[in-house]
Amino acid sequence: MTETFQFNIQATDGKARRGTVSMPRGEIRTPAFMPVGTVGTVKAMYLDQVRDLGADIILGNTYHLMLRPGPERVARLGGLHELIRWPYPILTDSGGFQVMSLAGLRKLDEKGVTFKSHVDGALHHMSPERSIEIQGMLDSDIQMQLDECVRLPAEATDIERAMEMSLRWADRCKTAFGDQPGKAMFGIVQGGDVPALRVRSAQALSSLDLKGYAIGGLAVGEPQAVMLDMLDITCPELPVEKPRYLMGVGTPDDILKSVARGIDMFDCVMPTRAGRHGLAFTRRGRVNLRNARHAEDTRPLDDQSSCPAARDYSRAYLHHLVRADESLGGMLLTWNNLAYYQDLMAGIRKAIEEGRYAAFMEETQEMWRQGDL
Ligand code: PRF
Repeated sequence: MTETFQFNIQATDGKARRGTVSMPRGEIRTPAFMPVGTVGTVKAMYLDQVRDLGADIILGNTYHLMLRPGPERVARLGGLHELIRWPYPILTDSGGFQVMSLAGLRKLDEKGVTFKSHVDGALHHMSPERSIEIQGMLDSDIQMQLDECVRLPAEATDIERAMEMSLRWADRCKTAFGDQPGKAMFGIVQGGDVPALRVRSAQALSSLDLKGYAIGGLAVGEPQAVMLDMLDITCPELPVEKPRYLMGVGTPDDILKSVARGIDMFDCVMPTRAGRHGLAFTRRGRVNLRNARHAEDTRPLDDQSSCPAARDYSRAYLHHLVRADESLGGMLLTWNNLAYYQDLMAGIRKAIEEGRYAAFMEETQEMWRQGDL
């Protein structure tokens, strides 16, 4: 294992990249999907299972963990890895996005954000420096700058103001993070759906020479075609030798198309949240287990899956569990979905290594088009 944060690209196929991030707590094979562990748990999963599915890294949220159990307490308990029993890399989001989507945002200015906790209504303030300080107390391996993400559609002037402030915050976060060779602080490209602003953001962040770059402000209400256009415009402006992380994305189709444009890392609540709502991802597309057509179907979800949840239980049972609102339903479907996502990433990585990524994409999409078994 390496003492320092490193990124190596082993193979490329078109714009798709097959790489490895190495850091003291482990290696991350890219393209990678990071299961979301918002409050220190990947919901409805044991972390041993998450690891066994092939996850090299999981995500945590500064916003949630600062409210509960609190960064000082996590630090006293030995850090997040020790607390949750996950000794491998953890990436933490900075809090800006969750403040926008969950908290009652009270004030946002150059200094930072003031927000009302969704837990107890208490007022909190977070500056770029405080976000990095909290991520440090959590002992996060990959820390994100504080940014402002604007929901789309939005006025170009609002997008520009948020993007420029995010750039200044990136600089402050870089200073606050300092020199930590085994860890990384990533900048976040903003700029909404305005090509010139995306280019400006990516170029300015690149000049900060950060260890990695995220693309934020996408999958926030715009059509997929707009998101992909923004990736086409942004990726060429980022340094080729640094990892690129598309935040909060996405569906399996979003992931396939984003990898083709040069993205290396993803995170999304989709597989876990959808699982808890009765939706399964399979080789043949999505299956809603709530649907009455499954009530007496003795077949498994997919007998060719690598996951016992998909192979060993009837659709009838899964349907029953989901309808009865039993926790096991959410557990089995989350397991299935994370297995599907991790297997998709393994397939993507292998296809890039073998120089057949375009064909892999086509075959995978054709299977989805054929529909459920
Ligand atoms: N910024 C941060 N986290 C995020 C986003 C962002 O723009 C998104 C947007 N898809 C998801 N998570 N900090």
